[in-house]
Amino acid sequence: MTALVDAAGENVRQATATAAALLTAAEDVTLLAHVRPDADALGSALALGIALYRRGARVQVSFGAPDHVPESLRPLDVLGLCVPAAQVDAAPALLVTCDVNDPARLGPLVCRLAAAGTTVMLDHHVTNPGFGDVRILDPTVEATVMLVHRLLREMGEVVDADMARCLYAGLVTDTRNFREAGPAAHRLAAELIESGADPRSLITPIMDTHPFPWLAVLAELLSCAELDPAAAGGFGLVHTVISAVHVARFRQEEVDAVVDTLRTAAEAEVAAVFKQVGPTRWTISLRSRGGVDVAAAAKALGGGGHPRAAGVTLEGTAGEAVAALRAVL
Ligand SMILES: [Mn+2]
Repeated sequence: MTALVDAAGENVRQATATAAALLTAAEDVTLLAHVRPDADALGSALALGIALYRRGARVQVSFGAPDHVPESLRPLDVLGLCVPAAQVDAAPALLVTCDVNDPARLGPLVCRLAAAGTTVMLDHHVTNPGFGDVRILDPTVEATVMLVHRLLREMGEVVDADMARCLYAGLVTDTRNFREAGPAAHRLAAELIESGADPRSLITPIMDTHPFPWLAVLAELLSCAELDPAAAGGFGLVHTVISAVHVARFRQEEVDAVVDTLRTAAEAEVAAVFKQVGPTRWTISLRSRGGVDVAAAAKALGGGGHPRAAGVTLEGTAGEAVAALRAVL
């Protein structure tokens, strides 16, 4: 087992060196985050994008959907590198995917993978099947920004305040405010603060700010939540459903945060939020306290993620989507 771990670590080291050489020589780089990008995906793409732009490269940063940068993440794009998906080059010379656990998570930009000259994949999801010419895949790190930081170091880049803010934003969100952060993540956080990232001003808009009308809707969603202690093999499941009306009315920042409150229910090992993203289309956020591997459950339904945080999109009625989840748990 130790040999396998060492081999995996060696593969990551070699891939990082290969990617660093490619990026150092690149004149034109396209960096893609996953659809509905979070701070880890977009922060990774932007930190690397800022470094490459300042080296003189032409840089595009994008994601398949939506067509705008989530409001809370806009301050990270200090150079205006983000472009709508429709403006991404048809055949990028060098394409880098950030925090994308499966090609399908590129959404409408998935075609750029085959069209690109060379592709580099940077990710930390255990369910990633492996794709791209150069694969920096390390499920032992808490956030993709940690892989970006290693890559920047390999490229000989000095992390400035703008890059530090992007990296810190991904680190703090993917570790849930460092609840799930190991020593390396804490050390990196200290380094990023020294480089100019200010935790309070970074975190407040991303994790601690919602419009007042949202609070009433959140109360309603929580009061409608259902607890089934027998589900998930007796580990318990708590779930709630967010209708298309609320998904359309509020930002991703509100909708995606519901699961963080729902997951605190002591009686359930698994929390699930069903978000209606189409008439019969549901994006499901899954969280586990650790006793149930929700990455495996998500993967069984065609999704992916981490053992304690995963997601999947299903077709059908809300009842059918809930039944499908129950069946795999
Ligand atoms: Mn991530």
